Amino acid sequence: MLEDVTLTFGQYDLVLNAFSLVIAAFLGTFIYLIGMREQVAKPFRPALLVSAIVLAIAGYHYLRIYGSWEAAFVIDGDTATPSGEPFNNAYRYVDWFLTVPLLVLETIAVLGLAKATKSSLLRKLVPAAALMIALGYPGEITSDNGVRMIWGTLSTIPFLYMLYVLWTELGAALQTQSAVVRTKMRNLRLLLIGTWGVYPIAFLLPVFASEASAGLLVGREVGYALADVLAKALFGILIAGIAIQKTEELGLGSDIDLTEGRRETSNA
Ligand SMILES: *C/C=C(C)/C=C/C=C(C)/C=C/C1=C(C)CCCC1(C)C
Repeated sequence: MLEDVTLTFGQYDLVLNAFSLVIAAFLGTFIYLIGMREQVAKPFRPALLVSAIVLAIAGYHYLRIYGSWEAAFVIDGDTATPSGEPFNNAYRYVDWFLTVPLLVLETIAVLGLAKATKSSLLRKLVPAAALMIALGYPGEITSDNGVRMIWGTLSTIPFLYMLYVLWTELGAALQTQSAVVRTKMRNLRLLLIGTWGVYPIAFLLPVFASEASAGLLVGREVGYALADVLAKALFGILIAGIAIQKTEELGLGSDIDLTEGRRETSNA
């Protein structure tokens, strides 16, 4: 297993500091999103709330991951040797299983789309997100590269399907948005593909490495940590940016009755 390698104290500490950075970034962004809720018009508040929930769920898991990393090694001078207690990778998958569908939900929710369009997108994207993570897990925990590739390939099918829906159907839905919102959404999608692409690459690392090494383990953990900050915290900030822009376009007091597709403005 990748986790069974001896690290230098510096390598061990680098990973611990990366986890610590993630927790701080999630906490700060969580507070920002809660604070921003009052600054955006009502229809966009659920998107900010879902984004805050993602950070709370992921922050909790990072606390567990941090503790698991500490327990997995015994520090002796300049070396960190495996303690015999395995580093628990399952926390990541449980985290993704909950947060990836929610990330999809916040992306769609911030657009204030008509109910039929929104439901159609969510019915496709949310189950695909959950399926992608569920199919990846058996591949992650195996030490057999053949088995890893089979589950990895199966998991890639819903992954590609999601990208396809996000580019085609969501692209079409964006035509009803203002030019500024369209640009912001395009940036959000680029961030999504750029960061989500990191996870399957990290998943494949053990297939390409001839043997488990400290560099590989440290690279994977720091890579996941940075991808998580970008895919959840920075993503949440961009979502807030879209909600603020849409609020500027519609007015803070505006409300959209999404069920009827009507738009009402009051000066509340
Ligand atoms: C905050 C966490 C996020 C955005 C996690 C995203 C994870 C993925 C996009 C994972 C995808 C995978 C594949 C496409 C194939 C191999 C198995 C996975 C689960 C690593």
